[in-house]
Amino acid sequence: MLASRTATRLWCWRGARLPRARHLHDLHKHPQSRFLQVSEEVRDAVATGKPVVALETTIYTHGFPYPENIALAQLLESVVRDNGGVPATIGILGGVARVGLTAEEMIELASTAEQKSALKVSRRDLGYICGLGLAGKKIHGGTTISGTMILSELAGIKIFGTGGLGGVHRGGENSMDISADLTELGRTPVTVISSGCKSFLDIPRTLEYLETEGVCVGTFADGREGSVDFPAFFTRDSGIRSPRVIQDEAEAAAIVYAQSQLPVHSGIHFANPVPREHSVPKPEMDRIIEEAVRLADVEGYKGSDNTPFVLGKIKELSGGKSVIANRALVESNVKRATRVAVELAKLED
Ligand code: PSU
Ligand code: MN
Repeated sequence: MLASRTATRLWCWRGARLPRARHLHDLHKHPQSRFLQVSEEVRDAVATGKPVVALETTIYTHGFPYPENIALAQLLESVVRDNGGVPATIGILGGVARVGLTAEEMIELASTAEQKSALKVSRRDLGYICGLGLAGKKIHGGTTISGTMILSELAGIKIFGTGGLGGVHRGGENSMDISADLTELGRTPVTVISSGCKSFLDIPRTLEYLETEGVCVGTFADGREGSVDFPAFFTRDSGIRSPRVIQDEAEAAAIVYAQSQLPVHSGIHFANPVPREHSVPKPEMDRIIEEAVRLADVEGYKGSDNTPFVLGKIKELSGGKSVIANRALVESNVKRATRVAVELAKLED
């Protein structure tokens, strides 16, 4: 069943016949070769029901410094493989949306971090960058959670592991700066595993927004009883209770499976708190984040430039400590994501 659905989808990409009605995007109506390419390994893995894990690239183009971003990209792919999955790093290379970048392509994309020459690509930017690619402008782009979810769904990938989710920004009730990640989770059936969102965002409003969007939000408790905090990226505690709690990967996969069988077409967010040994003490992080947010305000970094600026300042103000914690938590999230994908593949078998 799964294989035949995927085969139909692949056939559609080649433009052989009209695809079934979909509410999201038109990329699939065009020949796969023009501005969408899914690697053979990923296509084969999806078609044969192997556990595939999507990985985003804004984290390399706008999140991590060069050349650590290249080491991180390689590490994350090997974490997926070591845990029995197939990695699918997703990004835009020369105006072509790519699902399953090769090692060389990933280096090319990650190398743009130095010059900041790649575009940060969320839902609104996909048509723009791919269209300009068709028109002869070969721009590179790092896909955000939102952009990566759209391309994951298109390729038939259900599980996606990353660092941190975008959210409602502080003061968002006035600026209306609400990450497109949240609305994407409301409309695209992909499960995102991250360490929650950084506390430069307004976490209570972020959770409210996700509820309105119909997004199931659960935090891994690993045997802890009772309520659990929704994590704040560098710290396990945020002071804000997670709407739902899940104990392990088998429970997470069962939820993904059940939701896929129900007429609920939204995404899921599973939060995986930073490993204890790498969590940064909350008061220390709070101070750094306050200062980073203040500077972004003073220097006028708004819109899609806000998150990268604040992330950069946090890095600077924490003396690189944030980068170490960041790497550890992404690695742990990707491992979780792979285990969820492995459990899900068993359920779908
Ligand atoms: N939060 C992080 N690290 C990141 C991002 C968010 O801690 O790298 C990236 C992700 O790609 C996320 C995007 O999807 O930033 C959200 O950006 P914005 O706030 O502009 O929606
Ligand atoms: Mn924003």
